[in-house]
Amino acid sequence: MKITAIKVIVASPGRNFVTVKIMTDQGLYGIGDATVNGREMAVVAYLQEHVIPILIGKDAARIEDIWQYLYKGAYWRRGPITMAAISGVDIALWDIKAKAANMPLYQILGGASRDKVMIYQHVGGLTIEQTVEGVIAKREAGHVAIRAQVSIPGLPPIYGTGPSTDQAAGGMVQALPVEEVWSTHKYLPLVPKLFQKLRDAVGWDVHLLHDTHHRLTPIETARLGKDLEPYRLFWLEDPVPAELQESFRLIRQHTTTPIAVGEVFNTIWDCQQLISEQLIDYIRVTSVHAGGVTGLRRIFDFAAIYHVRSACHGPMDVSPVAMGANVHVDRWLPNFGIQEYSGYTEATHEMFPHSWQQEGGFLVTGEAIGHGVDIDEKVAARHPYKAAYLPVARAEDGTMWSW
Ligand code: CS2
Ligand code: MG
Repeated sequence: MKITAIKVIVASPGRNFVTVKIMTDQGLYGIGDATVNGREMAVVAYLQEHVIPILIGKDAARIEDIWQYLYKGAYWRRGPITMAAISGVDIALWDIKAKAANMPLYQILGGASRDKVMIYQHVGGLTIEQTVEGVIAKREAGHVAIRAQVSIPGLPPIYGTGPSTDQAAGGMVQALPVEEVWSTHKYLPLVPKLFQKLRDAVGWDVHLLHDTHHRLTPIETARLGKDLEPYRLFWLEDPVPAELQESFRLIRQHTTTPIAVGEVFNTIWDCQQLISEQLIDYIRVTSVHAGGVTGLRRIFDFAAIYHVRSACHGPMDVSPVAMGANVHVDRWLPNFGIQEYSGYTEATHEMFPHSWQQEGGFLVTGEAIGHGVDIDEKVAARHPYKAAYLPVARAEDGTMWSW
C-alpha cells in the first residue's frame, strides 16, 4: 500500500490544530495530529519541507520503519517540532493499518483491557470558594477525578484559573504572549488550604489532582507534597521542570504524594531515569507529542516494568484526533492510569467527527475502524489559522519563570 499524497490542514475551530492526512493507492486514508500549541507553523513547515517529500511512494504498512526513517534519518534527533511531525505521521499510519484490517485501533494493539477509560477534568477558580463550588458541580455531574487550581489572592489569574490559556475566549490570540505574575511564597501555603476545603466539601471517594506547571524547586515540592499528604491527592503534576531528572530523588525522599510528569516530553529518553528510578507515579506523554501510537506503546511498556502508569495529556490543544489515538491506547494498555479530557468547542467536535464519546467521568472508544476520528475539511476551511501564543510568567520582581 503506497503513500500517494499527504496534506497538512491548519485550522482554528476555537484553537489552532495541525492535522496530517495521508492518502494511499488503495483508497484508504489516515489522519494524525501534529499540533504544538503556540508553535504550530514550525511543525507545518517541517512537515511540508522535510517530511512529505521523502514519504511519497513509501509503503504505508511499514509504520515502524517510517518512524525510524524520520527519527534517525533527520540526524538532528528529538525535540517538540520534529517529534510532533513524526507523531502526526505515525497516528495517521496506525489509522490506515487498523482500517485496512477492518478493526478499531485498540484491537490491533492487543484488544481491550477495559471497556471505558477514567478521565479527569479541570476546575479553576479565582478564590478557594469558587474552586470548591466548581468541584462540587463536576462531582454532581458524575466525575470521579477532578483537577483543582486556584488563583493567588492579590495577583492576576495564574495558570488554570483565568482566560489566558483559552484561545476560544480570546485568551491566546494576542500580538504578544500574555504575561502572568507568579509568587511561590504566596502559592505554597495556599494549596493545602484549598485541598483541605475540598476534602471537607466532597469527601474521599473522588480523586483530586493538582498541576503546579513546572514552577517549584525540588525542596519546595517536598514541602508542598508533605503538606498535601493529609488530603490524599491522586497526584501533584509537573512540580519541577524535569530536564534534570535526578532532581526528583529529593522529592521522593520527603513525600508520598504521587507525582505526575511528562506532558512536555517527546521521547522515551526524556523520562527514562524518572521511570527507571521510580521517581514518578504517572507518565503524562501523549500521542501528538511523544512519537504517536508507536512512541506511546514503547514508553508505556517500559513504564509498566517500574509500576508507573499512563496519564495521557489531553487538554483542548491536544486535538480530537490525538484524543482518539490516546483512548484506543488507554483501552488496550495494562498499566493504564487516567486520561485527561478537557473537552472541546462545538466547532471542534463538528470539524473532527469522532467515534469516541464521553460518558460522565469516562471516555469510550466506540467501535469504528481505525482510531475512529475524521476531519471535515469544509468545516476546517471556515476556521482559518490565527497566530496565538501561550502566556509567559514572571515572578513579582520581573524574573522570567516557568509558565
Ligand atoms: C496543562 C496543559 O492540561 C495540563 O496539564 O499543563 O493545559 C498545558 O497548559 C497546555 O497543554 C499548554 O498548551
Ligand atoms: Mg499539566
